Amino acid sequence: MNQNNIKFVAAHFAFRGTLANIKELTAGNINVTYRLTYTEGGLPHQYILQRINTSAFKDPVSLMDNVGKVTSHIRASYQAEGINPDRRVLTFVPCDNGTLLYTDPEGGAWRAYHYVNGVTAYDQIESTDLFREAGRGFGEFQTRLADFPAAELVETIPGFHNTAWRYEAFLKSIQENAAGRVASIPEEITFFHDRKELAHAIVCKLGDPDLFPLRVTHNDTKLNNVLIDNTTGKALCVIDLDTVMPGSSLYDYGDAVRYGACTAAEDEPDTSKIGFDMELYKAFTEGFVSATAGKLTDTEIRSLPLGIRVITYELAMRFLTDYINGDVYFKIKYPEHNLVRARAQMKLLTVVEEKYAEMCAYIEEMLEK
Ligand code: GN1
Ligand code: MG
Repeated sequence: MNQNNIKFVAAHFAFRGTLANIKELTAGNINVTYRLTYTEGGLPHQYILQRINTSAFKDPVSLMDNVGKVTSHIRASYQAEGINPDRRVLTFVPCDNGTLLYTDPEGGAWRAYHYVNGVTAYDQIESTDLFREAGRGFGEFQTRLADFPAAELVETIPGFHNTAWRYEAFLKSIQENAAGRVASIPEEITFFHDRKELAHAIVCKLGDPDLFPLRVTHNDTKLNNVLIDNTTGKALCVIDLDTVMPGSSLYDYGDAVRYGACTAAEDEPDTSKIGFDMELYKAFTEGFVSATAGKLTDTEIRSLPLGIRVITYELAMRFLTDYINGDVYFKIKYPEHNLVRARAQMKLLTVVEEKYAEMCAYIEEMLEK
């Protein structure tokens, strides 16, 4: 999108000062994100402006309604404890229609929030202390929303972590073979059939209050979605709230460990580099379990490692499904990108399977303490 179009959109939001700089941030796979710098009396004000991907999120009005409710709830919970919420929760900027969503003349859906200064969104973390903090941050997010009425939230992507439904979508993509790629990936396809029991492992128990209760969860807990304070090393604020909706604690835990304890990038082409760091696993688990203390059922705690397997299986299959469909969902940086992503996550899953017993033993040890 050219700078004039962004300026046109930005003019509809209540930003302070004069626009001085626009920078595109490319970490996300779905939305398009810009950082805007304004100046006022020599002082900078920075904002994030995002175009919501309306192929993925079909109802941006309800999505921003969710986001408004969730951020108000979290803000109020900090205020009730006398903690300044400004760097703890995103502050959205209203636009000239009085809501948090601006729709441009072509139908593009936009929203904006204050950029949080002095923090890092890590793409990779090697420090166990920082990863423990990330676990605490995501755990705390869930705890702060534990008393939020789930029925008030719209499912922004229906069936988002319904792995059984994702498996059905995978089967359908094979049948349709829209991009003619099915014949070239027989081994990859078999990999998902061989593990299809994983598709049902969480969803078949979800909603049972004694097993996997339905909770308000984030559902997209990549490491770079928790901001860590550069000075204190503490987790401050959880971002990317588009998929906050009813879900399982295992999804948030599992997705964060899948991404953060992997020794290589999510889309590493050289799969020999892909390993799973048990020390990082332990640190995150400690952080997450301590921040959700008293909230999770024993079944949930014992099933945390299962969460890693299911979410890794699910995402690997989502990448492969998108490759089969002709790259219609995830943004890609080169033609085979989705296939490379799928293979990287498949490799990660095999490593996780090898270490699964050790992970479960660690949880038992932790429960005994
Ligand atoms: C997408 O765009 P980003 O990075 O927030 C995706 C997640 C995947 C992730 C994999 C709405 O998230 O589910 O885990 O890519 N978000 C959506 O990198 O599909
Ligand atoms: Mg996201």
